[in-house]
Amino acid sequence: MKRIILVLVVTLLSMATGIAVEKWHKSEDGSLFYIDTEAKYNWHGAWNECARKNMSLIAIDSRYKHLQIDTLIKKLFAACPSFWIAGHDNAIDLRYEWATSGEIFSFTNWGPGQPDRLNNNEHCILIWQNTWQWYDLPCGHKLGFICEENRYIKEKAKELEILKKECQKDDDVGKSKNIALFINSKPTFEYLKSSN
Ligand SMILES: [Ca+2]
Repeated sequence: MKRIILVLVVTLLSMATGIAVEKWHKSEDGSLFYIDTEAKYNWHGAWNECARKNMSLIAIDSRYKHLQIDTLIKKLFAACPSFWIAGHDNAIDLRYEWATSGEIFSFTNWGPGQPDRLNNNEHCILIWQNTWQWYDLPCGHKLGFICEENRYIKEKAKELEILKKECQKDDDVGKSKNIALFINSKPTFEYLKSSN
């Protein structure tokens, strides 16, 4: 009996693993995103979830970025779920900014009639289900979210990569110098040998 239960548990576990929804995705240019479709996070909770992964809620602050994520989610989902993104109005009338950088919106993809700050209570921005466009909603609504790689960590990683390559070059030059030193010092060894 115990054996049957064990087999059943293992089977159920493997089934659960099999149907797990993949949340890590790469856009066409190789950028990494974490996309959670479960409607159970408020805007601040979504931030926390991204931070846990050393990531940020996505800031769609250029047409390039819009096309990057729009292409990806349209490829992944037949109908768009609702996702929190990093935009908010900081409770200041019509001053929308990206919480990641504090930059005011220069590119927008508002849905019809948005943002409307309904009842003066809609301060956080999302990509709205089915329309693939931006809407404002109360920050406490429970939605999914999209995380992107932390832009500052990404920039630092690039700088580190360049530095590593430069160090590698220096190291190669250093090796050549050491070889040259070794070759130049050979007569000394020969001299020492002959003097013994
Ligand atoms: Ca609204």
